[in-house]
Amino acid sequence: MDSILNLFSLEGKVALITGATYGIGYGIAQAFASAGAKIVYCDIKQELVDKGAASYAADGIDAKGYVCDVTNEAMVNDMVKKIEEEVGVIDILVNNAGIIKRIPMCDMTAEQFRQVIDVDLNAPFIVAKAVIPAMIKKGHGKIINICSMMSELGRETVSAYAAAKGGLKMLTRNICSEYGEYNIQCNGIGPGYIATPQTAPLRETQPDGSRHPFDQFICSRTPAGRWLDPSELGAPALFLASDASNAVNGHVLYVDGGILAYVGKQPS
Ligand code: NAP
Ligand code: GCO
Repeated sequence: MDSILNLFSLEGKVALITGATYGIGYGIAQAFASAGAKIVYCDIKQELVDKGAASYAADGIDAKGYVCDVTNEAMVNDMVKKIEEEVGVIDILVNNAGIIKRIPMCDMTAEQFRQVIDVDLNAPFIVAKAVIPAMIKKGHGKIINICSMMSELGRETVSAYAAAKGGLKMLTRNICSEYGEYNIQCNGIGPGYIATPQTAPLRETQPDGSRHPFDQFICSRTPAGRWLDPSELGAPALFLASDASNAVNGHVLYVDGGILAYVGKQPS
C-alpha cells in the first residue's frame, strides 16, 4: 500500500509564489521545493529577483524568477504565458505578495488606501484569473491566498490592510465556490505575527534598549509567547498545495500560534 506521505509530494508540479524573494513566500517556497515542486517566483524589481535567485541557489533550490508587478494585469498575463512556455503550466499558485501601510484611517489618503487594496486584494484576483483557465484544462489546480489575522480582527492604523485581507478571505471562498467543480481547491493561510521585513518596524529595539511595545504586546497575545518564523508556514502551505488537501476547499487555515483562541496573558 502506498504511504499516505506520498499525498504530500509535489513532484512534477509547477508552483508560482508571488513576492517570494524573502519572507513568508520564501519560507513556503523552501517547503514546496523540498517536496519536489519546481519553484517560480516574481518580484517587482529585477534586483530583488536577482537577490532571490542568489538565495535560492545558496539553498540548493532550482527557482526561476520573473519581474512582475502583480497589480498590472498585462504584466501578470505576460508572466503567466512565459512561465507556461519556459517552465510549464502552473499547478499551484500562492498569492503571497502584499504590502501594508500603518496609518490612522482619518490620516490616510484615498490613494494610500487604494494602493493597499490594489496589491493585497486586486492582485490576487488578477493572478488567480490568469492561472485558472489552464488549471481547468489540466483538470486540477491549487490556489492559496495569504490572508492574515486581519482577515478576522482589526486594530488601529491598518484599515486598508484589514479591508483587503477580509476581502481576500471572501475571494478565497468565492473561487472555491465558482471553480471547485473543475477540481480546483482554493484555500487561505492566515499567518499570525511572523518575523519578516514587513513586521520589522513592530520589533525594533527602542532608543532606551527596551523591546518595542508592540513586540511585547504580540508576545502576550500569543500562547507560545513568541513571534513565528516564516519557515513555520511551509508545512501548512504544503498541505494545502498537495493532494493531501483535495477535499479541503474554501478554508482559511490560521497558522497563528493560537492568537485567535487566546484572550492574552494578564500583565504581571
Ligand atoms: P514582506 O517581507 O514585505 O514581503 C512581501 C513581498 O511581496 C516582497 O518581496 C515584495 O517585494 C513583494 N511585493 C510587494 N508588492 C508587490 C507587487 N506589486 N508585485 C510583486 N511583488 C510585490 O512580507 P511578508 O511578511 O513576507 O508577507 C507576505 C504575505 O503575508 C503578505 O501578503 C502579508 O500581508 C502576509 N502576512 C504577513 C504576516 C507577517 O506577520 N509578516 C502575517 C500575516 C500575513 P518588494 O520587496 O519589492 O516590495
Ligand atoms: C500589523 C501587522 C499584521 C501582520 C499580519 C498579522 O501591523 O498588525 O503587520 O498586520 O502583518 O497581517 O496576521
